[in-house]
Amino acid sequence: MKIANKGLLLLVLIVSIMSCTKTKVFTESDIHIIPKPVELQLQKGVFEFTKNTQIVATNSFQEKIAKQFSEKFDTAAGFNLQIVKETPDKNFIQFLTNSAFASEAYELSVTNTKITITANENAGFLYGLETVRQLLPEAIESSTLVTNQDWVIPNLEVKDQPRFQYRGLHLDVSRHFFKKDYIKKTIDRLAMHKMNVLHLHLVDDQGWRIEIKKYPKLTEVGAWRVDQEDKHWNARETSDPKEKGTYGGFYTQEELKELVAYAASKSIEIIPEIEMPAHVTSALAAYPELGCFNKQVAVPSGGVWPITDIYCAGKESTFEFLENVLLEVIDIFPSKYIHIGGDEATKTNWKVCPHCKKRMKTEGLDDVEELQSYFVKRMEKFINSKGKKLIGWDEILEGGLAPEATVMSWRGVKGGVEAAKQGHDVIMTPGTHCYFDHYQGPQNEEPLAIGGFTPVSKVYQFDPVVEEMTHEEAKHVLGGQANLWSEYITTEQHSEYMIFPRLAALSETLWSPKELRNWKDFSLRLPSLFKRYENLNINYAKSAYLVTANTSVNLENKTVSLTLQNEFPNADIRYVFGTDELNEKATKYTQPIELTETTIVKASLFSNNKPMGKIITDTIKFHKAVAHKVEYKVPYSEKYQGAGEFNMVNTLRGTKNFHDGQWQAWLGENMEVIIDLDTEQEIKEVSVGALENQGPDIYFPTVVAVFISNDGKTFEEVGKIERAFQKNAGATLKDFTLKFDKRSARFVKVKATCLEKNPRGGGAWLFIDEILIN
Ligand code: TNX
Repeated sequence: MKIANKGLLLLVLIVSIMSCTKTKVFTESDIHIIPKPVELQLQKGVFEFTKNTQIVATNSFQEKIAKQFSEKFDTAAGFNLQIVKETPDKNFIQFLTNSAFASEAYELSVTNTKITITANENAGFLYGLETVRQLLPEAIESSTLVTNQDWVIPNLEVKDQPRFQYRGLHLDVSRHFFKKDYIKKTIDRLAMHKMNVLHLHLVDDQGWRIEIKKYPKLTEVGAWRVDQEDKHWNARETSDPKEKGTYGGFYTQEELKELVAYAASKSIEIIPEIEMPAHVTSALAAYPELGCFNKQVAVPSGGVWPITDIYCAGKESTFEFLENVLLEVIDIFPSKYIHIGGDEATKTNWKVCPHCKKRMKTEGLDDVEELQSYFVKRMEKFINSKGKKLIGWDEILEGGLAPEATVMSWRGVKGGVEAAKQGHDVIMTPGTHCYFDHYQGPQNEEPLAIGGFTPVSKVYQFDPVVEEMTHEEAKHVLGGQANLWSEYITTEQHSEYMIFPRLAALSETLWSPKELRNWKDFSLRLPSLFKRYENLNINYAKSAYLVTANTSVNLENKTVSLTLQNEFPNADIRYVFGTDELNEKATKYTQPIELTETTIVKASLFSNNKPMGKIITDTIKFHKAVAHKVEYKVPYSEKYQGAGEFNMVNTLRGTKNFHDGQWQAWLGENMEVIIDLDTEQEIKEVSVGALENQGPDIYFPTVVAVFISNDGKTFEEVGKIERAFQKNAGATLKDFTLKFDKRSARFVKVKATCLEKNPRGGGAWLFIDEILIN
């Protein structure tokens, strides 16, 4: 062998060693696809994307998705993938059509030389490519050039298809308007999570958002309200109908058609919702004659409850109007379904309206429930005659379901179960698991939300098929959907915060086989998705990272034992006391911490020796009553038991979330408790922690009185605080603190008087979290 040849051989050897070391060996733990595919078999070797990789696209849909995929490389990798019609020898992605495949199903095969996505229709090709996208390094989502990155994915075989055919997200664009471009972004993100429905809530009291050419005032008047955005949603005043609205917006028909086409290019169907007969004050503000009494109203700037201004069900002209509106809606949206709302109508007007009464008589309807049923059935006939199907919220069950209607079950799952029993199709969106307007973390740490508590782990437990359904009934469950009502959501960033990462959890519950669902496994895949969200500039919530503290008291040695926890299993939680810095030297939490005095605890979830998410600081405040016996003269409600018999003396304070497990409550009754300090003690201050949240009927006490005794029988009043009822829109925390000259006592009795007359009618709740004695 000549020297030159030897040199060449050496060079080849060096190059191949170099490329070998570059070749990553993938293991199962490197695969983070969400939603989890039905079957995935990892194989040896990798496919590397280079500037020579080509995508073979044979129709316009494939071309579109290939182009978007290629653009990611253009931005992040600095080269784009050429889109071609002819299949090259190697280094390419191809789409193969197999008509035997189920709708939306795909197979993905990755080898050293090529990637093949097999499906029978567009959706399957898209989902195959989305899976490839998630196999790539997170840096592929970067909006700037990333160097020193190998663009390789493991060789593998994937067989995948969705468990449910309907996988939706609802956006309320009425309570707050969101621009077309944000809707497009949301469509991209839905496709990334293999979701296929966007339900647009285009009509509600506070804004009509769709241009209707025949009725221009719907958007001229109905899309705009008087700006009271500086006030809490439920504290906004009724506007004067003569005052011109300036806050709002709407989509033109052209814009909506553009959105429909954009969604279709991502295999997403947009279902329009045109509310009726209630949640339509915006329409009545434009055309008062659509109501029973032609009353001129303004578009409300905030909350309306109960909703009594609704369409008249007696006048023929109402139906004529709605049919004309729907004709234009149908012309814009090719979707199989039209959603007609149907929720939350208070039908007091219908009871007294001469037109409605006449209608009930001529149609032989017994009550206003049947009148609503008549209304919906009539609309259904019209919708069906145009080749479409009707969906309504579960209220459409009341008074009898329209023959072909699909029910969207939101007040829990029972409406869905009932509809399935009657042989109707069902989409499950129970508030408990699918309301993304709810809080997702400890309420004091979160932006203001409507209420509720639906953390990502709870969404992950969602299952649209419920136990009480038979196999036949379960077949009627088309799938599920998350609803994002926007009373409290005014910006795109906030909207993103509420959607992500809960959408990821939802996507897996709707796509992946039930047997594969595993919270721990999901939580290990989530950080990779979070990096993708970061690269995509999605303002996702990190609430799941928050550490929460819990205590239990020890009566004998008067200590408090503190537990730290997080939603994730085997979380790496670390903590420090006092003013110490929370860094890699912090103590790893392994077991409950015993505390004997007031202590400041800082804690966080850690990843790679660094705190991730927010650091929580909790002051565990000791006082004379901590870990002492509490006698309840009036038992607390079974519904709100807080932390049980030591709730008032466990050092833990409740948050604005009245479901957080720290609140004890009484409905229409006073709180009266006696705390036994064991021995006579000097005391000079008693503090009672209370919550007010008038939306759900929770009111501050009107009187807090403190009594002392040494025998536990005869008590002497040492003072009281009086506070008259005041209107208050949000959730507020308040300590009622009574200070007095130093006294000596063993027993302390505290009485908190519940508001006698709930201004909203019904009972008033009293919520107390702690009684501090010093
Ligand atoms: C109930 S869910 C509503 C909406 C509100 C939502 C707030 C449904 C069909 N109606 O109008 O925005 O609660 O969570």
